Amino acid sequence: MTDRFANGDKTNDIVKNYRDTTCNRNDKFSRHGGDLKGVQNQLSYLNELGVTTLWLTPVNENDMPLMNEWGNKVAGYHGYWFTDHYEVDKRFGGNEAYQNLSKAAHARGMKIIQDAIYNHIGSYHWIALDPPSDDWLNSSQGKNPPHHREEVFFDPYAAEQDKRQMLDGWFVPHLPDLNQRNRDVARFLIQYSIWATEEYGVDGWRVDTYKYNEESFLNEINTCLLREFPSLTVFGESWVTTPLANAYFTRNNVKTPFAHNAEGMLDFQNCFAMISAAKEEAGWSTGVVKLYLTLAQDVLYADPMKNCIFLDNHDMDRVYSVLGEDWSKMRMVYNWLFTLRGMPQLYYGTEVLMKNFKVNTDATVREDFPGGWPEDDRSKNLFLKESRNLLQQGSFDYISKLANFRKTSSALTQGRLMQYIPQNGLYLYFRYSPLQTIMVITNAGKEVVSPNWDRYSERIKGFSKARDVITGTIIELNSFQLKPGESYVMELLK
Ligand SMILES: [Ca+2]
Ligand SMILES: [Ca+2]
Repeated sequence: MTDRFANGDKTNDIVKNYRDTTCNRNDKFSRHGGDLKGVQNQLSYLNELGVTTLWLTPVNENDMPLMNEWGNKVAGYHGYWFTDHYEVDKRFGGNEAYQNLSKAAHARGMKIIQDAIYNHIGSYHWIALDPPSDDWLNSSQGKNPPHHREEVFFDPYAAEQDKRQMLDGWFVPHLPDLNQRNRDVARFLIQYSIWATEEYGVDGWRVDTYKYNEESFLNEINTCLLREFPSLTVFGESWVTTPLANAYFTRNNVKTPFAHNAEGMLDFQNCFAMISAAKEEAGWSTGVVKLYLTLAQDVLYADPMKNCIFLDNHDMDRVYSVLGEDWSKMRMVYNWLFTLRGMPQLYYGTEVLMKNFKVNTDATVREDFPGGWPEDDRSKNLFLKESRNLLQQGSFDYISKLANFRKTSSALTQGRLMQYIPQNGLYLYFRYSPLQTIMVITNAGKEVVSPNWDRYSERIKGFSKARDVITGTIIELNSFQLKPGESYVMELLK
């Protein structure tokens, strides 16, 4: 979240001819001055953490006045209120700063994911202020907002009216909904996306509010992008309720009248399952069993490895708070995030245990990264190792070890997954390739456990030891015990 990460250029904090000329770090709804130069300045930090790719919340211009949202005056600091597709917001440094960041990231072998919004625009976009024709916007004008029930697309009993409301309803009155059935609207969005991919060297697109877009349009824009850029990554974002719903919006194995073609989705179901697994007691369908059950439903996906998995994001409570600031639970979810199928996504600040719940607003989970502003106290600058406390440094190191290990691990990047039914809270899965076997073992139960290795012989056969990926310690499998709450990522050795 560029506005909240680091301020690399104080001169662009306020741009005089924009509609909102406020910038106030004491107001959580205001802009805070973070920018693309700030992100660029921290590429070494991100590199050390093991980050390979940057997903920025949208960089496009948001020249909107402060808007009323739930009784607050809110700025478009988050980037989701486009007013001009072809301009990067000048408060982020404009087109040039985005070019520079992209070049600097690529020079380090890092990649850029851009956040796309095809569904809506800000109410001060030129398309809304002066529409080329009456049918560029869907017409329900906020009177019938979408009901958010994605079931209408695959429910065999759904009513057409319910479906249209989902597609055409305006999120809120200041986010006009684009009519992608209009060929010019579709062409505008496709041409912009191809242009931006080329212009900025975009490596992938995260497509916001995926489930609210005209379905045939989504397939068309994905096809057009991949035809121009065959190695591009595209994944959708939809906060959905079931694995079936998530699979519906990507390539899948389900017979429905419409077949989506996106490579993958942000996997909310996997997120909720990992959180439950760390938080709840294991029962018939709770705790680690929920994670087991959720993964078993991967049968729905054509390729579950293309999903993007995560613990939290800018719309959610921060995971460290959700898990009660419990380090052993954090270790569990980190182990799963970096070893399960799919591409792991980490929200800024999670690595240094930033905390908070959403309290009537998302702004509380979008706080400034400590040390990202020139005026910040150096002793609290968490970009610097010497300013982090033991827990923060422990978390940073843990992620850095896992993420960097993952980069060259054939089992984690290309290997298969095998999981075993959890027993009394003991949950094991394996990632394995012809060259490597990784065991991820968690004791979410209440007793000390010595695993019965015979049960896991399909994957354990031929191995007698394991190396802890984090500490490097080598253990003998036969004498290995786990205390309650312990979780390890281990590479099996002969
Ligand atoms: Ca700035
Ligand atoms: Ca829509």
